[in-house]
Amino acid sequence: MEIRSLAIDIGASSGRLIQGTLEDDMISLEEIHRFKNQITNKRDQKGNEHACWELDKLYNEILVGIKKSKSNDIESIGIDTWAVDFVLLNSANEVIGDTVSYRCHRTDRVMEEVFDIISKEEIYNKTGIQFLQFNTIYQLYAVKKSDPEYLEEAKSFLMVPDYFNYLLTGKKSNEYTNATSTQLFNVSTKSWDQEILKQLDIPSSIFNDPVKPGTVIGEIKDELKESLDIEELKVIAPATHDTGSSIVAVPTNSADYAYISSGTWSLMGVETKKPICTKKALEYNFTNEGGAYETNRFLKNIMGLWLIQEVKKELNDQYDFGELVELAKEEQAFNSLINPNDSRFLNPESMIAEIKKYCQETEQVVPQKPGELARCIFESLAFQYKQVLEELTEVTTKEINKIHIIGGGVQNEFLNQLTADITGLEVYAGPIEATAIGNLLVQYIALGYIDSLEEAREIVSNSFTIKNYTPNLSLEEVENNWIKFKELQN
Ligand code: ADP
Ligand code: LRH
Repeated sequence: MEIRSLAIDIGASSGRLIQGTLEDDMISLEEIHRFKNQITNKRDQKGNEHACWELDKLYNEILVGIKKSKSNDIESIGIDTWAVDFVLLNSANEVIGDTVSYRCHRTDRVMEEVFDIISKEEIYNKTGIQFLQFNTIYQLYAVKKSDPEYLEEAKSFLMVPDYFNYLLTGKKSNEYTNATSTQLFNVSTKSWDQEILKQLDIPSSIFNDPVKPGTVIGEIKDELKESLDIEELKVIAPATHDTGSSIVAVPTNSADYAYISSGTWSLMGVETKKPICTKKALEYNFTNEGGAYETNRFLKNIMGLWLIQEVKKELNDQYDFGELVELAKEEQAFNSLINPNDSRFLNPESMIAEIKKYCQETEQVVPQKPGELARCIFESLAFQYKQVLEELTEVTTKEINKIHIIGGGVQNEFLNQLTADITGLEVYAGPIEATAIGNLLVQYIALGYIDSLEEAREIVSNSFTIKNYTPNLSLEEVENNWIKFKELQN
């Protein structure tokens, strides 16, 4: 029997609708629709400029994709997107203001203001979430300062996938995995932290009790059934946080690995049963994000392929990603390294200028050519992976013998090899569409076609080619540059 479902996976750089077909213990994919996602600057009525998402356009692309799919053969659909961003709805269920992106500079220095009200330690003990200036908690605090009337008017808080689910079904819900990313969610009680909300004067009435991945949100609305020419279609919440979906699709049931979910961000960590909120975890700024089926993602955000996306854009897209990788390979090794997680790279005016400035300030060769910039980015990311690996091993005391890379970044074979070379571990790369696959698998479990997460991962391992990379660089070469990289962190 063939079972078809549709994954709608929208990352920061692109969105896609992928139809999955489950047959026996194999899953196959068909890409139905793909579209670009990007941030645009908008000025609001008060004259403040914000970096914004265009949710109306994205929703329209979702509808175009559903229409293109053979929807009447499909049992269900599920939506995941990037985390932390949200909309506030008023009493007429209209979105209040623009949907501001997490990269907007409105949260620069806001974290420190919040720490004056609640200490960093208290926030971490309660939420277990890493400190990133763009977490929802700081975004809401920024709204409170600049547009307090928004929070007075707000009746509902929906994260981006919750909002699309609402548009499709008319049902409002807050899905659990994404809710944990807000840093407003209590890691022990598994509910919105009422104390934090009170201390920051954020109305708790706008939040719903969280629903777990696999919950049927509802049937698609009647008016949409008509316009999309569909008889029936269930909307199921997968792990609506894209990283949560991607980790469902790691192609192994072994325990001795770290994963890198590699896309706009590189999310590197391990899966644990329980959150780890120790002093060391806080010091290294690790996060504990809620996963599907009671799993915990103990990981760290690494700036990731955003760095090369921005360089590519600034070069007017005259090279595609594959060409930039080829150009990087031709350049000399370890000429210049950056600290990818330096906040200056979060959303600079010009990524190229910022990388050059960094190299100048740290008295290194300044990369000029596209290939030199790309090589600097890829090598720096690989060293950052080594650093996070060491911290992970120290904090979790877990034996890590291999790295699984999943997501769009899998296509960068040069980076996969560098990751093996620099960490000294075997790397397994694939699948590319892990997020959409994880999204589909949760739908299949919810529909009763797959029994467990273990069975789901077995299916991924049966269905996709996973490429192996073995470390192949002299220890001395790695060591010399590792010392240089570590100096940059200070
Ligand atoms: P997101 O979901 O965050 O938008 P993806 O998982 O789609 O990101 O991954 C996008 C990244 O994949 C790009 O930034 C790029 O670096 C990488 N990528 C895509 N295609 C290729 C390719 N042909 N060669 C090398 N890298 C690629
Ligand atoms: C990756 C991701 C990541 C979050 C960031 C906002 O797409 O969801 O897990 O930290 O975007």
